[in-house]
Amino acid sequence: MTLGLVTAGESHGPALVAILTGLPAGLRLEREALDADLARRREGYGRSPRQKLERDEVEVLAGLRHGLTLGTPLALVIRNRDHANWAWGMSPWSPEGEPSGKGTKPVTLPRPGHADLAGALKFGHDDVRNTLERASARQTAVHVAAGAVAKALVREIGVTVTGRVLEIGGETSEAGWERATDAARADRDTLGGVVEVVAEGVPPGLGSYAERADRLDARLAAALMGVQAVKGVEVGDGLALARSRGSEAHDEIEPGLVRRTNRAGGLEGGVTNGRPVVVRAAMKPLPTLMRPLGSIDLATGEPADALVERSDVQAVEALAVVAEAAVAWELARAAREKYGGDALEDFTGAHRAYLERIRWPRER
Ligand code: EPS
Repeated sequence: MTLGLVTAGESHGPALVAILTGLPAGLRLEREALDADLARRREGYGRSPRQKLERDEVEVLAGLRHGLTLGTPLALVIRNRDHANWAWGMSPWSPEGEPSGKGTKPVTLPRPGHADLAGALKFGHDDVRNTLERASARQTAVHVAAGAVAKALVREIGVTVTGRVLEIGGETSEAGWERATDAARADRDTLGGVVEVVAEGVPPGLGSYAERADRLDARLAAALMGVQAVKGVEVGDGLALARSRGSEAHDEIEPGLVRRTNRAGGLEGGVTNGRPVVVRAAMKPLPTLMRPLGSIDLATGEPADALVERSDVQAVEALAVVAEAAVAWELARAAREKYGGDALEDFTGAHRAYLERIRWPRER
């Protein structure tokens, strides 16, 4: 038994869609909790005016009845309100009538740092919009909805997952983040940053060391690296461990199997060790600049400025929420693999039986 997630949707298309499989029956979902995470994702000092336009409320089309999962695929939809302005340009069918609204002219100016050029070449698109619409971080909305479902599931076994911002534009205080964002906005530039996700209450034994694909640290890294604009991932003390000695790089085991340090970020051999799981993700500055970088017009082959589209100055606060969702999803997936069960009580019961077997937490 595992969790599956398939998503679809373009940034300015009619909607974003997710289908979640492998959930047990009987899990209570709160609409307010899902919408609250979607609202958190839209907030942030560096966000674009697009966020004021969107409402990002989740609609459930299948798999839920009276707030309880049915143990069948859960289908989620988030409508793009902005689609109204793109009805002709992003029409799924051949558009009717005269071109109107946004997206009517082909984009031929790929932005360095975006998927634009590679995607247009790879898929043979003459209009870069056919790539950028799906590559866009707008997609993260539906992943946050899936993450909220995953958080509800792991909460049933006492696990909480929280993301927060560590740095924006090299600044580590909230005042510094705003200052740096204002300065970048004034320069029509963009910023990146670093976020951290901590999962508490994680039992020892999620993930496995048998194969690379089983290692939970590898899966968390892939999940975070799969988020738009993420260029680096760390587990625990991560890169800093490479500069320390072995005597200072590990977490000694004391009576009661207690660890006083957590340099490993809760993962040893790709398996959770009972300490909080701690991961960090580094986001590059967003590639849509109001003062564009140099590019080539794909229609003429001539040098030209890259596409300028409304964009965020930085979306690091949003990444904290998206990364939280990604980590929650991977932990929920690992927990489903370990505990299985068709009904929620099978799942929580298997968890309790396991903790009993390993006598966790140990008495000191
Ligand atoms: C994005 C471009 C912007 C961002 C968008 C991601 O969209 P727009 O061009 O419509 O203003 O705001 O993010 C979202 C819409 C979102 O909800 O996160 C991009 O190109 O990746």
